[in-house]
Amino acid sequence: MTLNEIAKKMCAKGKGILAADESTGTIAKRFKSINVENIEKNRLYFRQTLFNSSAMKDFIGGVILFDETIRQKTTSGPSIPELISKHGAVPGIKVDKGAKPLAGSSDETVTEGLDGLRERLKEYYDLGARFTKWRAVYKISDKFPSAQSIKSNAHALARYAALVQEAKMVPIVEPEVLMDGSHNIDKCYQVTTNVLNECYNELEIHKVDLSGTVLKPNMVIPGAECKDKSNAEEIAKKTLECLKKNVPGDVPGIAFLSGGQSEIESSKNLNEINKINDSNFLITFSYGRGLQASALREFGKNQENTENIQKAFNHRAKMNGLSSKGEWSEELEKEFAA
Ligand code: 5MM
Repeated sequence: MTLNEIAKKMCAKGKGILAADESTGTIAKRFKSINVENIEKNRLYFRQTLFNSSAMKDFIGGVILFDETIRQKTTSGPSIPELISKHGAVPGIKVDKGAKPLAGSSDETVTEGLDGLRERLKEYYDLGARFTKWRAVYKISDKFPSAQSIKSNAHALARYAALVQEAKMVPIVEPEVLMDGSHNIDKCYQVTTNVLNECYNELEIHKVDLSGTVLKPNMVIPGAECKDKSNAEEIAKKTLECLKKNVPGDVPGIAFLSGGQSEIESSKNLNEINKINDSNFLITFSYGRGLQASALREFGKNQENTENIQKAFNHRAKMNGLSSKGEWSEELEKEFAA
């Protein structure tokens, strides 16, 4: 398959991406919230339960894994990437080494992980990965994000993407403008515009073939502490406008992060965006919390209750599959939850 075909498969209509690439520290926080011990056995069990769900076949085009997970074997035998491929989804891998304090502006971060990346990519390809992910993080405040943060993160994302394509995999480019703060939706629009512009400027300099990439952006949304709440129509209109203006048309797929929105909000907003999507972009989800929160709660109640964990995951995957086609509604949400 060409990189363009892989990218389209990951974001195919009715499907999206499951972000299950929480690093050990992040999954520790998720497990702490449900009183589950953060040990390898539990991490494997929770994830293989999701990857064995019936929703995988119909609603999941790709799964982003963490380094530990891509090397694991399921308790029934096949490796995790084999299990994912068996359902027709593409296995992927997070390759960044995390957001670290940015020298010169230490309240912001730059994502690290370029050293030795070429060698790691070869190994991940051999383990079955066909796409990768790198996440840059931008904070909004009176003085942030700085030009230094926007430029350094874009440069790293572009060097990453070029190496990934050299290794014959699709890079997911994830510039995440955080929802933290009291800024309004217009501020998020402006910052997202600046961030996307600099990313595509650097991707062009580094000769990345955009037709073999997927963008994983934030939605254009007010800060979590903003008093002026926006409705889904406004979020959808501004998000789509921002993407159409700032993302080159060669990019085949855009898969949003949920970024701390609730499960319902992230389905509803994605649905509104697809209802008015008049672009050529395949627009879908690449959710971590937006897909896993309910399943995680079920896992916390009873780790052995595979049926309830999968039921919760199947429901969210189905709802987001509908949103990727603009066919979700609150009525269907209730009907299928019942
Ligand atoms: C699933 O969480 C991912 C990994 O986070 P860390 O590297 O911080 O452990 C994260 O990159 C995720 O893929 C995106 O942020 C989207 O997840 P959400 O929960 O925002 O949809």
